[in-house]
Amino acid sequence: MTEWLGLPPLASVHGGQIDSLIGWMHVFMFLLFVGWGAFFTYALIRFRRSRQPVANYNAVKSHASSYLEAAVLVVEMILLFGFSIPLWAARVDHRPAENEALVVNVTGEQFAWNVRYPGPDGVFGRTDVKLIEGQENSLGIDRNDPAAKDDVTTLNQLYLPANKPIIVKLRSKDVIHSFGVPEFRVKQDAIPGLTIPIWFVPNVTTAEMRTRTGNPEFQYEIACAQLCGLGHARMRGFVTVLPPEEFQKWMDEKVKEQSEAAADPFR
Ligand SMILES: [Cu+2]
Repeated sequence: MTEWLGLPPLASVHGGQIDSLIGWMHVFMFLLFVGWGAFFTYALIRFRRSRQPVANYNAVKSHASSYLEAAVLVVEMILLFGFSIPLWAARVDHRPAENEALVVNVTGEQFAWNVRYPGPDGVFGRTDVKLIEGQENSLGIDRNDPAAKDDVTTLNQLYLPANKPIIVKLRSKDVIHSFGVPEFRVKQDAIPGLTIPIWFVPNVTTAEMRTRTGNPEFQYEIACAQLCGLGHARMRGFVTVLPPEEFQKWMDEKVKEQSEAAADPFR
């Protein structure tokens, strides 16, 4: 229905609503454009010089335009407080329960995305800024904390299961970044000092999207959508949406890999 907008292919459950909102906005803006264009043309003809050579300095006597403006104000207030804010709150605040979703921490930094999963125990372990160590431990995870032992981290690679609610807890280590995945119709700034949750349900796996777009190299991309410094343009992350079983396999593999690496004293 919204193909005429030429938006990126859609790959999340709520995205259709965003698209139809964008579609309607274009329709209304077009109506406004036509209306104002017609008024402009009318004014050009009605007040042309040959018909009205001397300007009328007495201004308008009636109060009609003031009432009209007040009416526009009231309608806009109703639109904003009656519709926009409640709709936005419903989308943003009513998150699925954390035990029914996959919770991922995504932390932006100049110029990369740090991804962290809680691991099999479902609990994010302790972190401490003092433990931050370049690429080795870019989030400062305290591996002595039992809950932190199985936390899985990746750099610029976000793996997600399809058809499951995903809650991304977004943070930043330095400046303002923005987590944007156009196909999911998701975009949120990451603000230093804040943890901002966003949620969505991806419903098209990467493999499916490759056949759908006819591009065998298609990748979902996290584009940093805030100019965050000199390396902003190369701040790209990739999202791989897998069928749930394959995601589980990937996760088990990662957990194993990490526990083996931790057990290796020569690391
Ligand atoms: Cu950035």
